[in-house]
Amino acid sequence: MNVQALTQTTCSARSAAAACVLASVLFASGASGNLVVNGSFEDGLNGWTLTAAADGSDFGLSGPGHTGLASMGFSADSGLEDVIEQDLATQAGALYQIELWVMNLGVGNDLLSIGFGSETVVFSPVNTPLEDWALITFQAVADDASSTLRIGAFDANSALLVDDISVTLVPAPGVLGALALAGLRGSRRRGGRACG
Ligand SMILES: [Ca+2]
Repeated sequence: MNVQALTQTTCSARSAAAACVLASVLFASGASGNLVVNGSFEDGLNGWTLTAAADGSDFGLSGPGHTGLASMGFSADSGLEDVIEQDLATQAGALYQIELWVMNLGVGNDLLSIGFGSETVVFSPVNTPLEDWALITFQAVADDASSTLRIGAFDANSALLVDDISVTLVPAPGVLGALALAGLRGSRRRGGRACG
């Protein structure tokens, strides 16, 4: 969703109060709504639970970062994943956007799996551009009030770097419509006011 474009269109097209309500909801769901603690690894491994591969484990803080100085490096060499996990407070039935940046330092003999609740997306081989950051993003519905975000990886040839991991709530169309309607009703009571 292009939040900037949507809010601008809404402000110019309809009641100012309704547009203000809608805009505030959209901005609340932006980057500041990231549920992941320390998704950029600039605070070490704070917030993450690590599980080492039974054989060939090799993972830990690394660099460069996509932003900041640090990222998480995965280099396990026996075809078994090292895993980092974090439990997130979610709304059952709600849709979430999962994003992370990955840099692959050598193609082949590698795997990246990203799990959110019961959904898992797997890349093997990880065929993103070599030695450059690439954005991976997908959406998944939360099954429960708590959803485990799980990143698992190995790279026998070289290393995979992961950084800037985020999970944000995707506002449901029905919710946006109801909030816009509430704003319209409010504008009638107050007689309307300028947006911004
Ligand atoms: Ca970082």
